[in-house]
Amino acid sequence: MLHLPDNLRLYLVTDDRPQLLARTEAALRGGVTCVQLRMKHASFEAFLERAREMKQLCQTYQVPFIINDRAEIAKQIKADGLHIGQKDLAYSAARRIVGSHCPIGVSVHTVEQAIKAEKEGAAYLGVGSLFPTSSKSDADFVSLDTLKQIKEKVSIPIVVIGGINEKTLPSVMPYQPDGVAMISAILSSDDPEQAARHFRQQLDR
Ligand code: TZP
Ligand code: MG
Repeated sequence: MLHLPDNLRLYLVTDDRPQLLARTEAALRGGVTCVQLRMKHASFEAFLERAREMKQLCQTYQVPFIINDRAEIAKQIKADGLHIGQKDLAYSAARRIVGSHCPIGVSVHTVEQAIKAEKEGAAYLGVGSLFPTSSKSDADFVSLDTLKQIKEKVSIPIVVIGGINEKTLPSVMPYQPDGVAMISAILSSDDPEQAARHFRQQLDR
């Protein structure tokens, strides 16, 4: 089984744009290390169908596949992880649904939320949005100073997210995140494979 916390380095979050499977496969060829399916407005059936396709694709590349929000779907397809936010179901409720083995990542915006998530058993934290993003309309913002404080207070891996791209990446690297999550910088690129390869090279340095 793929151990999710070891594979957070270049974390692709996907939406439900056209040609998603082809774009995700290109990103996998370029070297993304895990993939999360995030479809905020899909029906259960549409999400489940897409999740099955995406899981198979990720398996081909031996990359962990994570479900956003929908714990029942994570359980049903035996996803490699579930990711929940502060406005989703509670950690304890998610854990009851997915069982004891599925790693759960939690989005946090404050030091208090980070400490609580670690105590509850989160496998990793998503910290953001660090920069303006057009991919999430209701994004809560997190300062680089809060990121630094969270790093000091918790020991589980930290994945940064929100507006991370070629321009902003250099300003988060000094904080030594365990992973960097992106939607648009990879998926909206003319060449998602090359974009992913480029970010992987920067992160592997
Ligand atoms: N959570 C906080 S910001 C964000 C999510 C899902 C969107 C990140 O997308 P992008 O395009 O990488 O800014
Ligand atoms: Mg969520």
